[in-house]
Amino acid sequence: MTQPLTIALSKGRILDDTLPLLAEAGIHPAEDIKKSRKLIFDTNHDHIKLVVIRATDVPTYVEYGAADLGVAGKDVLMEYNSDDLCEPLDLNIATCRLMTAALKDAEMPQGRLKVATKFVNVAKRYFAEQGRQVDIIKLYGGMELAPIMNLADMIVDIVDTGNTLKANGLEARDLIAPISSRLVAGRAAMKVKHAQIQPIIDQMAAAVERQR
Ligand code: PRT
Ligand code: MG
Repeated sequence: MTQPLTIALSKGRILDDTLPLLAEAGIHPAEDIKKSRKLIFDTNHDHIKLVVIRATDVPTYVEYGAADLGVAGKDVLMEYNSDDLCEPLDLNIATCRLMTAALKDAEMPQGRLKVATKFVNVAKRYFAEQGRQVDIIKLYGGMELAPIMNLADMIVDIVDTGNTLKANGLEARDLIAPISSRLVAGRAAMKVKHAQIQPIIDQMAAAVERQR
C-alpha cells in the first residue's frame, strides 16, 4: 500500500534550487508554488504533498513527523541540533559559509567576547570548543549592524560573496562550517516509510551527482 508522504520545503532562496531536484525524482507540484499564497500543494502523485514553510521551521515539522522529508540549510540544522533527524543527502545547493566576523581590523577584547547572532546554539558550541568566554546576544536579522552600534564585538552569520560584510565595514574572521542544503528525514519516517523514501533519495542523489 502506498502511504501518504509529505515533503517540507524551505521557502526563500533554497526553493528555486530544490524544485529541479524534486523534478528529477519525478515529483512536480500541481501548480506554480511561487505564484501561489498557499502553503500546501498537491503533486502529480496522489499520495505526495509539498508544504512550503520558513526555513527555520522545516526541522520542527520533520522531527515531529508532520512532514516525512524536508529540505533545509545545514546552518538551520546545526542550530536545531536534533538527534531525531537524519540527513540522508547533501543536495549541494544554496552553498555558503557560517563564519565569525568583526569590524575590519578591530582587535578583540581579552576578556569576555560579546557575540551577536541568530545562531545562538551554534555560537555557544563553537566558542566553548575554542575555550572562549562569550556573552551571546540573540538577534533575528541584520547582524552586521551589531558591531557598528557597539552592541557586540563579533557576529556569527552566513557569508556567501562577503559583499554584505564589506558594505558594512566588516570582515570575515574564522570559518565555523561550510554550509549547503540537506535532505532531512525523521528517524521514524525513515523506518516506517523506507520503501517510499529510499527511491526519492536515490533519484535526487543521481540528480545532485549530474549537477556536480
Ligand atoms: O529570511 P527568513 O528569515 O525567512 O529565513 P532564512 O533567512 O533562514 O531564509 P533564506 O531563504 O534567506 O535562507 C535560507 C538558507 O539559504 C540559509 O539557511 C542558508 O543555508 C542558505 N544561504 C545561502 C544563505 C545565503 N546563501 C546568504 N547569502 N542564507 C543567507 N544569506 C544571507 C546572509 O544572512 C547575509 O545577510 O546573505 C547575506 C550574505 O551574503 P553575501 O553574498 O553578501 O556574503
Ligand atoms: Mg533570510
